[in-house]
Amino acid sequence: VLLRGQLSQALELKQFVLVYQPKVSLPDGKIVGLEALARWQHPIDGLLSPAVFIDLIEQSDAIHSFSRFVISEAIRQGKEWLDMSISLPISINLSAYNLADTDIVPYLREQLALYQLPAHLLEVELTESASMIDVEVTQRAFAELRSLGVKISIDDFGTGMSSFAYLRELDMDYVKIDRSFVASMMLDRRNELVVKGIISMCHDLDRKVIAEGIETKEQAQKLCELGCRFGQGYYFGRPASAIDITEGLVSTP
Ligand code: G
Ligand code: G
Ligand code: NA
Ligand code: MN
Repeated sequence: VLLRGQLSQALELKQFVLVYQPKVSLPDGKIVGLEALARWQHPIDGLLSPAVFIDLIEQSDAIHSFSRFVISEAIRQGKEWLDMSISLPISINLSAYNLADTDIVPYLREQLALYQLPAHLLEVELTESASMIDVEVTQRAFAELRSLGVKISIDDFGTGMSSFAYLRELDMDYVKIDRSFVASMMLDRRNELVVKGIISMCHDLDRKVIAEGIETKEQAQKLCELGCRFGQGYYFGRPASAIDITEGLVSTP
């Protein structure tokens, strides 16, 4: 059982790290961005996914230093890549809970300035499965982020109760179709039609679409046929350390 004390201690001991997963352009598989995903480098249990600690961390004060770590480290790494002429947008995951913290956008702006990373190279992904999205608070945070030039994605689209409301009420650049749709798409024609409809509706609304959880070539081809231009998933690349990502980018220009 995880204890809150362990999480704040892990922060003090700097046991959190970011790994990065590529986002690609579907027609040609070229990398168009990198998503930063947090991991806890646990001294005994190894690399732990946020799935096992994010809820607990959000219930404690540690969330403030945790999200600041994610913001700062992703921006620092983005700048390191930019200095190596790897000019790819980095996305970070922030929950609705994070966005309700009125100090978070100023902190992000400060870190962009500190590291001299152009704001268009930073994206914020907000998961829509969180039931507690306060539309007004989120709208305000989105407006502030967009005025800085930071791009915005709605993550895990289709999993929450209010997907379509968010699509209308929130201003975003990208919609990430949840991987459950990608998985079911090949099994049943109706599922495919739902995905097709989501893609076309998002495009009508001027939102770009990224499909998540692409694990096979067939899924990638099908999504491409359905008009989806961006994708992400194990088929294109698993989350990897910054060092491994750099190596991959430098060896295959
Ligand atoms: O990377 P992985 O599949 O283990 O992620 C599990 C869940 O944790 C996903 O829903 C992902 O969006 C979320 N997640 C990953 N990194 C972060 C982060 O830095 N902050 C928050 N709030 N969630 C994250
Ligand atoms: O909720 P979010 O989309 O941020 O979750 C990202 C997590 O999804 C990553 O931590 C990663 O481990 C996982 N993921 C990424 N690609 C795939 C995939 O192709 N299949 C599955 N099952 N999970 C994936
Ligand atoms: Na995400
Ligand atoms: Mn997602």
